[in-house]
Amino acid sequence: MRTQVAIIGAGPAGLLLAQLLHQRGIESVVLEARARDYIENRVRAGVLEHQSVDILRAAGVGERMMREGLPHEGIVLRFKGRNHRIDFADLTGKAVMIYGQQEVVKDLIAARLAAQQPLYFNVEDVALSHFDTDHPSVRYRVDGREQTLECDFIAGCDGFHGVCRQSIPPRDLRVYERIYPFAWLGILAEAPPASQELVYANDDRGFALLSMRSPTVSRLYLQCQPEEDLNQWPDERLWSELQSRLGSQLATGPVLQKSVTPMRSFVTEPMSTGRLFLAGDAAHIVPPTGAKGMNLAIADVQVLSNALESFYRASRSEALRAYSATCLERIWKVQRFSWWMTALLHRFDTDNAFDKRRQLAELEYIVSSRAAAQTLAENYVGLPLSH
Ligand code: FAS
Ligand code: PHB
Repeated sequence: MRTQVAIIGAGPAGLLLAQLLHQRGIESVVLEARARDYIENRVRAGVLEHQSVDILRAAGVGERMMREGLPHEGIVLRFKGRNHRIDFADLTGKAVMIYGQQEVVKDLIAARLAAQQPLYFNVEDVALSHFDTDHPSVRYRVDGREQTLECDFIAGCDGFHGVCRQSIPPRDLRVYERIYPFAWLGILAEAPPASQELVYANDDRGFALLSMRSPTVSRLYLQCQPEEDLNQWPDERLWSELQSRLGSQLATGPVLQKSVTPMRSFVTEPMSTGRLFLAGDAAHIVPPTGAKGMNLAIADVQVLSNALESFYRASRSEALRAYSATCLERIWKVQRFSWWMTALLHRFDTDNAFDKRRQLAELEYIVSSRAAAQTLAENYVGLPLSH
């Protein structure tokens, strides 16, 4: 089998890249390790930057998002038991969209299948070859049959634990990483959100976040130990801890899903080698405090699809050669913001009394200075895209 671009992974990065390439008349084949049902029900990110909304609409997959998504013009910072609103509309003139990652994935899969373009699920033993030549290929097994896909380019959109980054010789990569001494325990609950907007809480007991997926479904997180045992968290204990950190007005309800997400900052440089291009979590990871993971994946594939179009339409390779540097300039600014939001809001057991008072003073500064609030707001709604 042959195609122009072999895409490994059907998360937001791989599926959106396939859609953007299809719009540009560029053929691709998407290879996904998991089943369709699994990836369509994997609860992850929830916030879309304003330009991510624009990109998804321009890609022809924004109709349900615009109908069912929740536009938000601000967030709340909660500390010392008081709420303080950060008004994005006033500070930046922009907003974000609350729309679950799994909904974005469903919309992209539906578009792929409606266009009758190749998307294979339950693919096993993906192996990349010859991506240091102009004739790379991908071997894989599906329905028990070994296959080889000849292609011009391989897009590594297979996430942090995927095979693509690990196929690059370690000598050719530089890795930058920080692992945080805590994780997030996340729940999805049939409970009406107690706030119209997201609430980020810095509490003596630890960080907590109130988010949502609809007027009846809450998405809530609390800071926990990296190896937290979910069996120690019956629903009653979860609600009690969340109410301690977010306030007693929190409505409770049946918990539909629980998970623990580790926290790390991670960047691979460069993001491409030969004919292999990494995008999304395959290349970088941010702590979810800044709500940037999925948005970075969208920004990467916007750059990559434009560069591939320049190659196929005008036989120009400059944009492909510049892909990594183009993406990394913005990625590092988003890494900084995600680290900063995490440092600002979480409890660090290594902090002494001075650190705790300094952290609270930074929160007081943000909610009492327009300039400081504007800094948070312009990063949260989305820094300008690289081109
Ligand atoms: P993804 O990981 O989404 O997709 C990669 C795909 O490749 C997967 O479907 C995987 O099955 C497939 N794959 C892997 N190896 C393969 C192989 N060898 N062959 C074929 N396919 C393969 N971000 C936020 O902004 N907010 C959040 O609250 C948040 N919560 C998260 C919770 C969890 C548990 C995780 C893991 C991440 C979370 N993130 C969050 C980050 C997340 O949203 C990512 O940024 C986003 O999924 C990135 O999309 P992709 O790069 O497409 O990677
Ligand atoms: C979510 O709704 O899942 C969410 C929102 C904001 C974050 C992280 C996760 O910072």
